Amino acid sequence: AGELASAAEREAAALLAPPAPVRLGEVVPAPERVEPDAAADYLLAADAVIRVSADPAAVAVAGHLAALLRPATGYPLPVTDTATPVPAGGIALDLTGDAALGAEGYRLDITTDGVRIAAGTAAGLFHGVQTLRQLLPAAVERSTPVAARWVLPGGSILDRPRYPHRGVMLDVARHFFGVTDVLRVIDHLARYKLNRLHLHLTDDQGWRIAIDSWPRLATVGGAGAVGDAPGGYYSRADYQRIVAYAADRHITVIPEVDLPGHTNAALVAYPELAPDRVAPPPYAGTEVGFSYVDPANERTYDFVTDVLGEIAALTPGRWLHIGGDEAFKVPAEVYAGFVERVQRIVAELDRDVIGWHQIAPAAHVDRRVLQWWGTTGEDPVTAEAVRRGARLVLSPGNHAYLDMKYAPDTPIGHDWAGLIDVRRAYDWDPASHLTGVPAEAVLGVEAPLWTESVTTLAEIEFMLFPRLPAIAELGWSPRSTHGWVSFRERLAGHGPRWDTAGIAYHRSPELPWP
Ligand code: TNX
Repeated sequence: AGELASAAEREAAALLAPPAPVRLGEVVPAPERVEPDAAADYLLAADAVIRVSADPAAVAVAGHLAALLRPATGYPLPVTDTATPVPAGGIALDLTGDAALGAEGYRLDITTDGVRIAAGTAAGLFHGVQTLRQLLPAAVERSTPVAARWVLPGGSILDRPRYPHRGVMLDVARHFFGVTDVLRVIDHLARYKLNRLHLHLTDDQGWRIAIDSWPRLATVGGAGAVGDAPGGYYSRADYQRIVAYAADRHITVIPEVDLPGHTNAALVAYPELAPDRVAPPPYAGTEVGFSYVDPANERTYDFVTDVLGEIAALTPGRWLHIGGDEAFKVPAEVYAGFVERVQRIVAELDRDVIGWHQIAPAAHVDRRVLQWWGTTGEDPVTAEAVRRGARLVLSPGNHAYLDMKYAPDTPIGHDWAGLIDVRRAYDWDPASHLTGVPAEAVLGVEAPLWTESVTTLAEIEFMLFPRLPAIAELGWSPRSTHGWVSFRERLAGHGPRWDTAGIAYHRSPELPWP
């Protein structure tokens, strides 16, 4: 409550003071190249028009831009196609078809006469819009009109990501979060140019997605949560809404069905999958590693095929995450055989498999991805899987785990991987983190939020901010931009934006909050 009251006070103070002008380089994640031109600031006028290329995906990005700017400015900001003659001075989104900026890059030019975002793809335009948003005064985050000078700093930005995979994992199994909470988390990803939302949909405490061919998974397996908090699950329509909302923001949803361990909820619903065919009691604790579906039972593979098939049919993205962590009770040989069979099921669904790095010993399949969550820089088994062709997403537990406490007095979270303050989240290099793994094998980074102790949207935000932007910068920005001194300044500048947008966050003492 203390943190909330002071957020309101800070916002009131911000409204009285004239907004500090934003500098062109104050973007998070840091752009590849920034060339300010102090003589070229742009003032957004009340009659400005947004012009956009005729492509439907580009038009959708223009719609996002208008929706971001209209509430606080109160300006109409009509969206029109590039062919229509309009007065000079607006914002143009140009889909150039130019491959030079890659799948997600953009170029932003701000002059006194107008603003132009150019990109080869709609995703690039979308990321350019997020940059533009950060360059306006923080009051742009208000949901109602406010009188302000809507100035953008003059100059040019050329920008594209270092890695193609920049993600967040949300555990909706330990505590369940409804669709509106997930959509808001997606908004947070979009702000920081993240492009993957990994949903941890199943675990011992709850099964969170409706499966038509095995209906009790959700209705029975979804009933509980940690500490007997309310359960819940996504209907097919709910899940599709999440997927579509993410896609509209150029974010791919990666669904995870954790196998063969972390399956108590499934066993409660379908005891035939249990090694002893006996239903265990529902589990509301936070221990791990005790449950597993029977790898020796053919019914288990029917279950996996049906579940992954139904989820794949609702998921346009190419990845299915099969978990694979902490199956402590399954002998190594049996475990590897199980994983290899599930990998084949994923391949037959024409999808690429991702698993926690415990699946490393299993045989290679094309385009297999391991999500590494270790806490040291040494992992010979994972390095060997990389030599056999696997690629990696890095989620080092002692840097990227958003469920770790910031400090000893953080009211929620764990500390088994250590305390993770903002600097610790920021100061590591994905390219060289793991011994024996070449930089080319690294697809990117992902920050997992496990939710044993996280029960509300405000608590999710408190754990995400300000660490999520640190991980986002590691995934997006070229290493040449990396530097704590500059990062902490740029990041602290976002505090007023979060205050205005009503985002809960941790006021880390490491950052020079304005
Ligand atoms: C380990 S990280 C787990 C999760 C827990 C987490 C808590 C991983 C793949 N497995 O089951 O929620 O620790 O930090």
